[in-house]
Amino acid sequence: MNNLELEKKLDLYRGMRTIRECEERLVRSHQRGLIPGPCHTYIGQEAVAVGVCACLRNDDVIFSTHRGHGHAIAKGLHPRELMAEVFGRATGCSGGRGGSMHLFAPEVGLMGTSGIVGPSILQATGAGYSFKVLKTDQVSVAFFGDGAVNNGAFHEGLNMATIWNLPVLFVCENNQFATEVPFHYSSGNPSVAARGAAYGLPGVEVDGNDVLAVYEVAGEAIQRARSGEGPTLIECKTYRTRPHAEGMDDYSYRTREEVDEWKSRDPILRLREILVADNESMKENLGAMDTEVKALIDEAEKFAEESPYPDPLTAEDHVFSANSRKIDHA
Ligand SMILES: Cc1ncc(C[n+]2csc(CCOP(=O)(O)OP(=O)(O)O)c2C)c(N)n1
Ligand SMILES: [Mg+2]
Repeated sequence: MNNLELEKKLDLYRGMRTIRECEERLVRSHQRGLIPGPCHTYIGQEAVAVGVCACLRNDDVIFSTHRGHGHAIAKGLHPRELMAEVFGRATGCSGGRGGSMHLFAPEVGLMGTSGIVGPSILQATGAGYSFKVLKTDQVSVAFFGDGAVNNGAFHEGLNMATIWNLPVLFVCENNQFATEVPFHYSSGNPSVAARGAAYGLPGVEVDGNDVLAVYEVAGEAIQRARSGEGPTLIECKTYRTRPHAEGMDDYSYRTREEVDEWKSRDPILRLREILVADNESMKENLGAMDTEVKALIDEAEKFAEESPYPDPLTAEDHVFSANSRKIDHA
């Protein structure tokens, strides 16, 4: 993958830097009380979203999780619309009504982040089924954590996608914990990729902190799905270096040393090292790109903070019921 063209590698670097900068800003925004509700950051896992989404077309779709900011940005959501939504503002991608775990932007194929663990697997299977019925060559992707793979949705979704040969990619981000529960404790078979065999689909394990490796494996699987060769399960081994959610304790179930060790395998630093090893003068280009990304997020944060909250009189907009009656607020 080292022979991937430079322009592509720089795109992957920019993608990961954008997510990281945005997440670091959201950490501070949470501390400043600007984020109503939980905030699960994606810091440390950027290579997965960026590596997979770089292989997708705009009309391909993704279904995401509670830890979905990175997926949203990688699929094409502007950080402005993301930050405004997470701040609960009317200019957010869901009109400020959803927040971090309800980011929707179907125009770029972002079919939703979710507060529920597991359904992305079934939703992506359903989307894959609709693509097959409609005879399009679109592909759907389910992102989910290790916490979802002992859930019935995993069994049902993978089985159905296989028997119907659907154009779906199942991307497990095995960051080794579901909240504070280590994956090896909750799993009879600690290899997610190996479970593919049980359902009759290819299961591939990849270093989820190596964006070039993720890009390669995802690219092959997406190509197979697009050409009618069916689904693939990819297990990306990775790690979150922030607590499960902002404001939660972090060192009751894992050690500082373990977290520091994983920080040294940071996916952004790893790609930077590869780029600089190829060409020392790349340091300057990357520095300029970091500055550009910072300016983008500065602007997005300002936009979000200055945006209004939704008008309370619109609270019932987009709410449907066969018996719905407008409440008289007068
Ligand atoms: C069906 C369901 N069960 C339990 C929860 C509570 N819950 C929220 S996040 C989480 C852990 C998820 O772990 P994982 O899927 O590994 O994702 P990660 O947080 O590691 O990214 C749990 C159990 C939930 N939201 N939905
Ligand atoms: Mg996990």
